[in-house]
Amino acid sequence: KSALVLGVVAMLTAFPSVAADKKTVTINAASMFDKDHPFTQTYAKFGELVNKYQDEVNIDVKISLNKAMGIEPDFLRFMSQGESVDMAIIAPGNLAQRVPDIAIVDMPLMFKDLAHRNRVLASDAFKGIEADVIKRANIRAIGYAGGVSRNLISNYPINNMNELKGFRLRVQGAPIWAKVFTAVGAVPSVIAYDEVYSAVQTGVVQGLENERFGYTQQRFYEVAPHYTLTEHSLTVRPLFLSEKAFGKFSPKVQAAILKAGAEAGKFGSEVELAMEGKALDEQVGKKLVTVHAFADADKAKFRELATPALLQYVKDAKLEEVYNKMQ
Ligand code: X1X
Repeated sequence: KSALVLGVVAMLTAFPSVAADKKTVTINAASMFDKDHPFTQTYAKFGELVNKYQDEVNIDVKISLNKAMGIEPDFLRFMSQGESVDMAIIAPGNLAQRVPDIAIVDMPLMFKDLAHRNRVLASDAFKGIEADVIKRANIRAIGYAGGVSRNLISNYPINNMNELKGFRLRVQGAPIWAKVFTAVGAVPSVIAYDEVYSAVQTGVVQGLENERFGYTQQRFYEVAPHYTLTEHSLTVRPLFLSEKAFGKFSPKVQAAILKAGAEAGKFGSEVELAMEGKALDEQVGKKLVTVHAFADADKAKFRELATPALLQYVKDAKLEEVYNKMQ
């Protein structure tokens, strides 16, 4: 009998995380992509780290994949209401209808390079905006993924500013995206992400702008086989947790959530930066995609035409202080 008792004690010691008195709390995370996408990997990393940094509760991060819960504006709605989705990465350009100021976070041409973007994220430049997001949307930024460039995707070759003229493209909902593309001579339309493929297929638009992972995972190359390296923006992708979910935890677990979120976001960026070329290279190798360079002179012209629209937006939105800090 005592050997049996000793055996049970030994098992509990060997697997302390399954102690019977520890509560399990589920965090439902939603992804528009498959399990290999860097955003999805960010959620999984968060799940791993948050249990490493605290031992009060078992946090079980359940991830729904491939738009099973909709697209980013749906995630926002669910999280704001505190139901169905607790965690999601949402692009600032898709959140701006609820929190207009957040569009500045990764508006086109904002960052000189990745080092500049990372310095801004390490500063307190977004503190006011983060507080506004909690107030208006009931969600909390606990980390930042992203860090890669967005480029043009089209159903005809675009090699320079001349060929960009008149390009009918889908843009995200924040008005600054339409303003910038209008300023450079293109013709933007706001279309939901899950409707873009058929909008290109049926000729409503001729393309869009997106990161390499979005391009390959959504199979946009089937309808728009040209990818032009305009590098007109570097992404910032906040990892959000609903305030309702955050509020359920003790201060100690909340501190672990913030630490795990910050690290998971950085991990997501590293994964995306390290892997973004691979998927595109495969399509190029199969002759499904043609990548086009965009000369420095064309990038300079893009900047020259877009800058007045960007500065006007900053002025109208009274975001000079944030903009100057970011600069
Ligand atoms: O353009 C979009 O709406 C999407 O593009 C990519 O897939 C991601 O950056 C995603 O967050 C969203 O911005």
